[in-house]
Amino acid sequence: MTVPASARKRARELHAQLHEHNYRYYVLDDPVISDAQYDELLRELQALERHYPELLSTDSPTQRIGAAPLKAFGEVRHEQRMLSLDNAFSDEELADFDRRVRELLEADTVDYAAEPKLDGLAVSLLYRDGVLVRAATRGDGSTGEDVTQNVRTIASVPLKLSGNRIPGTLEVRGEVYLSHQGFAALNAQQQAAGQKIFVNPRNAAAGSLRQLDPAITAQRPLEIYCYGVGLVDGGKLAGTHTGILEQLRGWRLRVYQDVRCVTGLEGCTAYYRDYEQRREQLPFDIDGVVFKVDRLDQQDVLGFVARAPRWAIARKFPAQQRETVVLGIDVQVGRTGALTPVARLEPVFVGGVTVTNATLHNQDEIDRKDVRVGDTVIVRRAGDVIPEVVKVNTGLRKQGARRFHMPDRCPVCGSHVERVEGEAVTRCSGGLYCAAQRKEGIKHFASRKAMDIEGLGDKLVEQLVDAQLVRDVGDLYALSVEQLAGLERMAEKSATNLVDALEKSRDTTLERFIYALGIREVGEATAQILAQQFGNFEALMAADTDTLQSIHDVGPVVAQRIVDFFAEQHNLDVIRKLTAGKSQGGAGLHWPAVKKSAHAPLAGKTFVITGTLSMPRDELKKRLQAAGARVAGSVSKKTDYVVVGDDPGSKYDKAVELGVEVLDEAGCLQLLGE
Ligand code: 9MJ
Repeated sequence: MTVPASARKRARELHAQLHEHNYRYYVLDDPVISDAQYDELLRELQALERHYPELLSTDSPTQRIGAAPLKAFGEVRHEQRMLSLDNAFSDEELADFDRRVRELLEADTVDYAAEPKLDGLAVSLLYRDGVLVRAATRGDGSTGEDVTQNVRTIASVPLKLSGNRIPGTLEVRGEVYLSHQGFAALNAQQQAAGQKIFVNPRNAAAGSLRQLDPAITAQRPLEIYCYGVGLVDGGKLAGTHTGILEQLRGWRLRVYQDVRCVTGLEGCTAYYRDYEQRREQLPFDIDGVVFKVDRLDQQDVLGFVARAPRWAIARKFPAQQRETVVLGIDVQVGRTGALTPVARLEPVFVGGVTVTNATLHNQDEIDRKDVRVGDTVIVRRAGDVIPEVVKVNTGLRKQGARRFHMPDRCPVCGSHVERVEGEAVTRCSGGLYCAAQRKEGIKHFASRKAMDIEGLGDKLVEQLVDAQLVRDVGDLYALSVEQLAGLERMAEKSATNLVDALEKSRDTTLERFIYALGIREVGEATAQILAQQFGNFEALMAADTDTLQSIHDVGPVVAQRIVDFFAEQHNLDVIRKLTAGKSQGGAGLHWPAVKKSAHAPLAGKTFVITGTLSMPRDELKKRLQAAGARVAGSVSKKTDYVVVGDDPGSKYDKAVELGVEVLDEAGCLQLLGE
């Protein structure tokens, strides 16, 4: 059907009007028509498009919602890496940053663009000829997920830019987040629907953006602030960061209103202090402020280190602390029998989540801080770190509050506890008699890096042990769908899935199997070395301490633990149950023969990896191990190299402190000869 010129003209007018009103409402927060009037215009356009489908275009205001649910997100390789930011946690670290910048630029003072650091999710928006064609998450910086259909539902993201001199290709970067109000509304909606309650706005935003069904994302009140650009082609951008943000604003992208150009360290500090004060009054969560060298020519001089620019820094707020009351002190029993005291707390909201427990580590720590039941304490939580008790407000201590002492019997099985001279840990002596140790041992066996049994979560393990369906890991493979389906929160379908997952896990590797056994002191790295060195399980079982210690990296303690483990009859029984063929009533676990690495250029070298790399960390680890290297979890004097990616943690600082050689990813690949 040919579209009459009048219809075409009216559709164009409606496009323009609806885009304008949307912009006024969601970006400027300054609407000039009522919601009802907006709906009327939208319905008129919808009717026109229904009548003349030829009028439909992807940038039509009617096309925000409506894409079909996906099966999985596609991958997007970022044309330009999406950077992360280095952090400064103190005034001194910020001063160091400013000094480095000035030295490299040979400048007396530098102008910085100052912005709040939103705590949401970084996204990239790709506009071609002003039309939004793709949106992606940051992912690992090189590769993200294609979330175009979801991002289109965010009302403050323009489907089409307007204004002058828009580059032909413009990649905009920004942070998707939920305001406090949006978060509260979402949780109210979730509760009414009997759905999951989100712990904080960041998690809620991440969960909302990663919905496979865009119709669900559309119901989530997500917002965006844009803070930079990536790939730009066919157009000219301003020469300063603040100038570029001004251009973005001119093209109707949503940019935070209080990005300031400040001068020198003093200007930065003043901005930081200002936001430290105003933080609580802002309508959204921020975890610090960001300073970026404003002039792009200066940014170019500074360049990048690893995966963060040298021209920007996030000045983070300190970890949050709150006061609360210790209601009790529980003792938890771990896989190796270690007893850990845990403070049960009057719930307190700190660092974005409600905290009800905090670890007290061990008796020595409790003594040092003198934590007693009923005490008022300061609790700290930073990022994803386990909450901890910082100190006691002894001024508020109640009379008669008694010191805490570890029990002399295991709270779970009643066996005696032991504390080895010179060690901080108290242990239950019950071994596999202790249900807590058995449960933790089974959880470890099923975990991702061990046998990777999908669907066998902590709660289910506890049920299985309590119901006496499973005593040790050898019993797992005999579970039937009927037995599982009878358990709480299990149904036929989930029971079948678990039996399938168990079946799948029978086909494993020697190193996974060794690790899964949970021999004390035998972590992933040691398991990998043992698998490589012995090549088969029988040889490992038969090894004495001398043979074991002849292996680089296996010391006397580890060697003794391994020998002790295989000397226990009950361990041998479990191993037999796991490895015997199905016809002999066993689980039939099997693994391919291990190729001993002939070419091991990095044999004897110990690596530690920290931060985010362009490849999954496990991948680099495998490559290093294949070259004979050991990959450890923490930095010590014995570490040969620390490989540093994005957002490196304290391991990087430790490496610098100990003078351990630091490599970036490229340097590491070079060592591997790749
Ligand atoms: C946030 N999260 O608000 C950056 N960010 O710049 C701001 N993040 C950033 N800038 C370069 N304001 C990488 C990340």
